Amino acid sequence: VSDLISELQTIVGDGHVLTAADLRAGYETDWTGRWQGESVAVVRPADTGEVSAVLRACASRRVAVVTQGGNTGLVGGATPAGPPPAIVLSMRRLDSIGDADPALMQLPCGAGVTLARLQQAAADAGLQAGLDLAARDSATVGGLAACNAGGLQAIRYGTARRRIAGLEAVLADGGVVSKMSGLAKDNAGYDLASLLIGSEGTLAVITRVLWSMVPRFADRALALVAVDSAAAAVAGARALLPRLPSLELLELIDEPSLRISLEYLAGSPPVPITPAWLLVGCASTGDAQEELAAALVESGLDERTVVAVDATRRQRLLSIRESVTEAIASAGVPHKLDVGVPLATLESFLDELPAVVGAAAPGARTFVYGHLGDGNLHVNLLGPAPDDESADEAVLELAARSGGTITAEHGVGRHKPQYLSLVRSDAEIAAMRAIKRALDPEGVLNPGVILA
Ligand code: S2G
Ligand code: ZN
Repeated sequence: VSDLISELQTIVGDGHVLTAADLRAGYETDWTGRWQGESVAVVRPADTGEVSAVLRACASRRVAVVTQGGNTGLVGGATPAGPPPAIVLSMRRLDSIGDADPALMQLPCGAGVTLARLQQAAADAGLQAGLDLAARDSATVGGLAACNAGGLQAIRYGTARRRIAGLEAVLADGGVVSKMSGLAKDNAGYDLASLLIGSEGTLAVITRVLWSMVPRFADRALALVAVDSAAAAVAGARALLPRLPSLELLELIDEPSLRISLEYLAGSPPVPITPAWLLVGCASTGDAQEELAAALVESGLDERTVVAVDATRRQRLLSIRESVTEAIASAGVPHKLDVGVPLATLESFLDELPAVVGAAAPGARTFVYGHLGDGNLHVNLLGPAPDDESADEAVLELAARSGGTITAEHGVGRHKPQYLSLVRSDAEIAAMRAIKRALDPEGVLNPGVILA
């Protein structure tokens, strides 16, 4: 391995190969603290060429490469787990942003550009990124692409897959895939770029992304609506969806999530404490507030609600939703489930959830919040020991039985390969393995992620 270290130093420079344990530590533990491992070194390349040389050096010695952006992932997909020995490939230094093309609304970004900087560059161009999530200050564009991130605005602008017009990536053998032309139509062969989106570092290392921005809608309104149950929230969402063409955000916060968030924020509830709340956001060129108010009245949701229009009050309501994650993390190491369930079966899923969790993890605290409009809820559990998966399995089986999926946006990582067969057939998993073998025959790219 020592000759690998010296070769890596030659490629990226001595200062960008971290071998001391204390320098590696921050890269070797995930955000939730539930996954950690050991790396041989953390390597910080500056561009696609250096990434290509690093991959060739590692593949020839069968040293694994765990690619990492902002390390905000939640499924152990960006931290080493060994064996085989691994390096962490930190993409943060690929942080150059190109010139925005306001006509095509496209922006070339290095994989290490943070979502916050992408959002600022879009705003500078009079546009917006069309993707937002609480980890914006650390999450990187390369990670958003590799995990097909969703977040708060996916209901209107889609997940990262819809926001990416092209990308550049390095294959395990050092070969480069590049589709940065920004052409709306290009049918010359298989769409390798699209295959790499959501591949979680297991098929290639994404080094650049051509981001597709969306128009900036200046007129915004946000409503927090108290409802009497999670089931009532689903009914409310179904009533609102067809009435809000300018809908940009439709979130659920259940009472435990609301309470732990308000406690964490040391804030007071702006509407009565009820079993659940809807957070409904609109953005338009017309009158977002009027459209939202009319839809709430027509849906019978206008009694216990507060509507915010100015940016400060909107941010205050949004922070209640966005702080749930950190509030839970400050109370312990959560078991995080990111289920997707069709709206048609979501009420029965929510009705069955307490008994399913109670049977698998008596006494566990359950928090349900997230992107109700997408059928994507974050079920977080505090109580089960880090290595006790019984409640995770029970909840994911319930999601599968409800016609849903085991992960809607966070990805499979190292946490969920064991559950893939709940929602993917043997034939589908065999096809995934065939693709993995073809692109990473030595099995060095993020081994153990997606496919056990
Ligand atoms: C959210 C962020 C992480 C989590 O808040 O929408 O995707 O699951 C999550 O708490
Ligand atoms: Zn989410």
